[in-house]
Amino acid sequence: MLTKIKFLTAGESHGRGLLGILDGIPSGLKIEKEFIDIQLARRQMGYGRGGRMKIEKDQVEIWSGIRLGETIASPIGLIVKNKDWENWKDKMAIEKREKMPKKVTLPRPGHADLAGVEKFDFDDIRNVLERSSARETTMRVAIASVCRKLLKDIGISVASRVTQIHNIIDESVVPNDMTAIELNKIVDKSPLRCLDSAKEQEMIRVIDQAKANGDSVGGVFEVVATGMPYGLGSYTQWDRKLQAKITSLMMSVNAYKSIEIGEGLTSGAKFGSEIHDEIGWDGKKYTRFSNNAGGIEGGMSNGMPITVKMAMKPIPTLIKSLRSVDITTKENKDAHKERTDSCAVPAASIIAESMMCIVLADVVLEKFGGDSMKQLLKHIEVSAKY
Ligand code: EPS
Repeated sequence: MLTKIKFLTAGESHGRGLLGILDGIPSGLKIEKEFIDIQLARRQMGYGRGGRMKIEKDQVEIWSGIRLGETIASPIGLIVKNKDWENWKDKMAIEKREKMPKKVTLPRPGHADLAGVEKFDFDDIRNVLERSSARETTMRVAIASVCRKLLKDIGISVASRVTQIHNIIDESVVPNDMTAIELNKIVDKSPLRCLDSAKEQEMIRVIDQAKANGDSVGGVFEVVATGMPYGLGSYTQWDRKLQAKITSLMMSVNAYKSIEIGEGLTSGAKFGSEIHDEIGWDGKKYTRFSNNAGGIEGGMSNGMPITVKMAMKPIPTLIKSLRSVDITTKENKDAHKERTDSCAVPAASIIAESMMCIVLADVVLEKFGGDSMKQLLKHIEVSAKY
């Protein structure tokens, strides 16, 4: 789905660390390690995280592609080391061990465990859970930070906020004139990244209750991109449609179970006359009386903020027992228990923002092009419409 940017991640949750390669970023983008580390820290925050986030303080090491504070158009190589690796050297050893570590044989319902061992002929679920862990999203956030900086430099910003934890819903609406930067500034200060602080207190109580019961909770969040020009994506071919790119990249993240663009699901129950965003003219540019389309019409950005809602399922690693079967003996037993988070929805919202940044940087480069930031900015100056 990406045409200009390529990226790959590698690394296990309790291995040495996470590796990433990002290719296709023009030269001359000013970026510093601190910019990436701020995003990594945002992913680690949020009420309801477990013990692992107390061990890690994710920091990026830039190995290539950036020189003297600027990209040089060559592939950008990034590393984030796992501090916890020190505690897992035996279980995660590269070399064969005299005394092999104990195998994990009790698949967790809802996790990749069972399908993963069946797919790869493993007899140890650890081979699956290490890579399928959401720890991998650390590197996605690091990679996306470079895309986020590119977008920032051309006036596009991406933010998010949590709107629901379990059955508690924050019904507040993001004001029309609030930019993504302003939204993040407010919600980044709050424990669950919410706008409504009274609802947030209720959400915190639900998380505490779930944790006390050895359970986990999911939720819903919203991602917003502002500063959008017209015409990113295209109606001319199926794989150029902006919503196809956004949904495929965003839905690639662990535990996301649904996605809506704009009014999404609710638009199915409305009349056309209620849902479509009427057009006006303010003397200089077109205006809209609403943004139910979420900033995308006909597979293209229409100048309005892009709005996306996503639901995250509750994390499947539970302290409360769920029924399972031992993959070696086929006995009925309780599923494997590991240290876990009781709620990771705030982190999920940052990861979703990050995937949005990657897509938007790609479609910006597709539409405006340029080998350097200087060329890209020139092309935007000449041809972008807002
Ligand atoms: C995560 C790291 C993991 C989990 C979580 C996400 O660390 P550990 O497995 O050592 O506790 O906290 O992943 C899961 C709960 C999961 O089921 O995959 C992270 O860095 O976000």
